[in-house]
Amino acid sequence: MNLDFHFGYVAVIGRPNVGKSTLINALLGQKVAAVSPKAQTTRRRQLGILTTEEAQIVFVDTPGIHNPRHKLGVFLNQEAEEALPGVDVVLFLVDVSEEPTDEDKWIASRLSRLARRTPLVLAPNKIDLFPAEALTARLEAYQALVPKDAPMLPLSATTGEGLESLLAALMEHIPARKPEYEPEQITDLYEREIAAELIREACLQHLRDEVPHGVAVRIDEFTERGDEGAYIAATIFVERESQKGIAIGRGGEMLKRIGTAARHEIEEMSGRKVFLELRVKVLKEWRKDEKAMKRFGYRIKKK
Ligand SMILES: Nc1nc2c(ncn2[C@@H]2O[C@H](COP(=O)(O)OP(=O)(O)OP(=O)(O)O)[C@@H](O)[C@H]2O)c(=O)[nH]1
Ligand SMILES: [Mg+2]
Repeated sequence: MNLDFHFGYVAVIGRPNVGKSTLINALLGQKVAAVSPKAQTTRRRQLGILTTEEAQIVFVDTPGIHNPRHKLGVFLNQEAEEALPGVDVVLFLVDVSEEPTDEDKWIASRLSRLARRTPLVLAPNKIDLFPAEALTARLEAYQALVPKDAPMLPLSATTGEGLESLLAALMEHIPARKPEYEPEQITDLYEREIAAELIREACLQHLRDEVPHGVAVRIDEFTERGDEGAYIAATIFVERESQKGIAIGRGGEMLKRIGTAARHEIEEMSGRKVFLELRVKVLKEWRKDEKAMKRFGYRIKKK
């Protein structure tokens, strides 16, 4: 056995839309997590497992921490908070293309208190979007939110700039330990769960306004069909009749577009052909209803 091997957990924390899931996909070199330009894409904790010659680093993707407006939001914040205990290092991701927001400040103060026990690394993301001459001042504004000894590693999850330096900084806090996962395993979700996330991602990308945020996806059937690939049937749940009309579109056009996008992503992820059948159902105001939320695995814990 390699005695120099390292193993540890990194919680990836930040407000919605800063690029946490994009970063994890980029580090793994493979897409395991749904990504979209809309806030609150990630709804549940998900592991991204990176195995190299020297180490196995388990990244914990979390929902963006925000000021919740409904019960689903309360659940999302809990999911993110629960990723913190027991990790070896916390990666605080921020978006340099925007000034620090109140949410950034709130998260920073919470993580700074925790930093006495769990090391904190600050990663300003999306440097590709910000003019280089103004970058220093913007980075200083973010650095001021965290303890002075927390290292700052600016990066771009989409161009890959800064990823190697980030990994090196994280490795400083990953202890010498045996790996806990098989080297081939890259996430803790089953293929059918990733498929559901990719269908929801397609909804987030194609639907507008409040509609996509009220979408939940259930896989009804996932069957292997040998050389023909996989057959997947899924239901897209929306919150209102009017949203059902929007999700289906004139002559079923929107649903077709969502289906095509989702099928491409699922085929790419699973490396085989996929036949995807989608339907849309209404589950009234499910984001305000804890019982309905539970059906999708979004369970609020009482404190
Ligand atoms: N230009 C640019 N865009 C980025 C970068 N990283 C992420 N994005 C984009 O930012 C958007 C949000 O990315 P996500 O990875 O879904 O963000 P997230 O932090 O996981 O968001 P939640 O799951 O909602 O908390 C997507 O449109 C990404 O393509 C980057 O480095 N540069
Ligand atoms: Mg995400």
